[in-house]
Amino acid sequence: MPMHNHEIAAVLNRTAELLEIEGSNPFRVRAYQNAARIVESEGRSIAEMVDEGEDLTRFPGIGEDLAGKIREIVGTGTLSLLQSLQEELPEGLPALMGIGGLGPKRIRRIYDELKVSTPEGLKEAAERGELQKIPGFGRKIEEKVLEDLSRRVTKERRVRYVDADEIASSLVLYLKKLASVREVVVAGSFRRRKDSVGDLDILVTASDAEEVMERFVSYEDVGEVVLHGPTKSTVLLRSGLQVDLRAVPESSYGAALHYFTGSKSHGIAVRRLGQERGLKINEYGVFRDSERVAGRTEEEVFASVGLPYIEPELREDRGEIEAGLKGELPQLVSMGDILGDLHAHTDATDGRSTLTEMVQAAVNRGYRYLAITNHSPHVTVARGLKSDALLRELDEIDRVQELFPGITILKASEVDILEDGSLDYPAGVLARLDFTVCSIHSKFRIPEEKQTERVIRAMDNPGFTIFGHPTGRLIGKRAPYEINLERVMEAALQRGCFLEVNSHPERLDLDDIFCRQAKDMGLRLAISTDAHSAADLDYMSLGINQARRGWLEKGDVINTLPVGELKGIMKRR
Ligand code: DGT
Ligand code: CA
Ligand code: CA
Ligand code: ZN
Repeated sequence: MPMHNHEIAAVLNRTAELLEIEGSNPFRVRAYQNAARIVESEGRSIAEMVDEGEDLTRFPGIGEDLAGKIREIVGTGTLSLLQSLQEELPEGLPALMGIGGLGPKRIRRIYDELKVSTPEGLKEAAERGELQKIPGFGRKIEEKVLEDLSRRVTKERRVRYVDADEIASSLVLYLKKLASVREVVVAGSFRRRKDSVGDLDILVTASDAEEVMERFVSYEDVGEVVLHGPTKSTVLLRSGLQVDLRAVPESSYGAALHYFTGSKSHGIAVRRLGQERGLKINEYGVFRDSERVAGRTEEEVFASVGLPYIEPELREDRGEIEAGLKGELPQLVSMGDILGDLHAHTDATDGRSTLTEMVQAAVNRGYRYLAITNHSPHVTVARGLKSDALLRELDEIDRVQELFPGITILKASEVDILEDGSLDYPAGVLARLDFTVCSIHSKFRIPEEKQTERVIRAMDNPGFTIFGHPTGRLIGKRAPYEINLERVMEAALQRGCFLEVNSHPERLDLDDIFCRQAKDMGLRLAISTDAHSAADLDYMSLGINQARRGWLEKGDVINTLPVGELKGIMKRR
């Protein structure tokens, strides 16, 4: 059996993690991470390419050395480098990365001092107060670790929304094939568009509920049937994801949908409103004494307590009930409001599509503009463009622009914010651009105060337009760096800068909570995809989900503006 790309990528990722803990050169670590990302997203089989003697060094960031390593993985199933790292470092250590902001150096230190190599061991050591005794650690770090660990236990087994979406879509299609089925809807945190889900909660209405249950438990992806009842079943899919299915009568559909969409605290708040009006609300309907007064639709349920329809993304009991009662619910931004994408890479750096392919893809999506934001020189693993290469790219944009009169190609760049807060291009080069996305790609682990100052200093530069992926988190992989975002947002507001909602499924950064904070401060955001291929432009909907959860309206999002107005607000001089 040839190795799958994701298996090869797993070996590369694991090597990167151990190299990082071992204290290896960050560029080397990043090179392995980059190679893993390339291998994982490559459509063709890397193992076959190796067998056919294809040249792997044509991938950006893969040189002779890494190509050799990939050939070794394909040939032997592993890497001798990884094996020697594993002999030196215990297996569990990479799992400690990011807990309470712990970085590789500290993790190594904890291991050397306390011989702790698992989250459980770390928890015990922190509870005994041993962590703060390690020189250079202190009480604050120990508290952070404990706080993070207590949250982690429940978070660990959650599935990213984008993966849940793929699983849910096939399952819904499969259930809809039965003639007796009418409605099939995925409720729960999925319908509220949380960035991760604990399990899927599916509701159906059908003339023959037992037939639906039968079909559900025989789905090919089912690993284990936990419960198989006449109107309710629960399975574990092979991926480990749990799915609950309930069949409900049509007369209760709205009440059940409202109940199982949650959130729990939103449901409780609505039920309390009902009680004040002498109504009993549950998953079967809305009742006055024993008479059903509502339940067929969600609108009916809301109306029974004097509320307008509340979008699922808002149902977190974060003020939506009060706003609904006052008629002040936001008109949430939607896909149709988005006129363009302000963060996209091409194969000139670490993207996989050409400039023309990217522009064509944006045209196909009905966009009025697309910004090309390739990396600046500091990001060497992504082959960041030196000044002269960037200027040549601008000329190429002029040529391609002539072929696409219906869309504006914005000349931009994803410019690194260097450690001292300066930007990675000189002022003369920045002045040639329509705008910039400025991001942190190095020195993640500096103290909060310094990180905050670094970004604010960068914003003092008139070449700074949008702060890209502002917290740097990689979901499930890297904790956000320490930064005071409230101060950063204030500074952006004062200077006419913006923050990004990066829609890449690994990032979703800003998240819903920070979106809400920005909105409350009056700071506008860009929702962008950070596309590294033409297909990645579809990530836009993921960013919109988080923006909607953060109450953002069209007016809060700058890439809903026509290009003339957009250029106007992005001018700082
Ligand atoms: P998850 O699965 O952890 O991502 O989050 P949810 O919100 O999907 O939670 P889940 O699957 O436990 O339950 C689905 C919905 O069912 C939940 O959002 C609200 C409702 N629900 C579940 N248990 C209770 C409960 O004890 N009381 C109330 N009021 N509602 C509940
Ligand atoms: Ca759920
Ligand atoms: Ca559930
Ligand atoms: Zn980017």
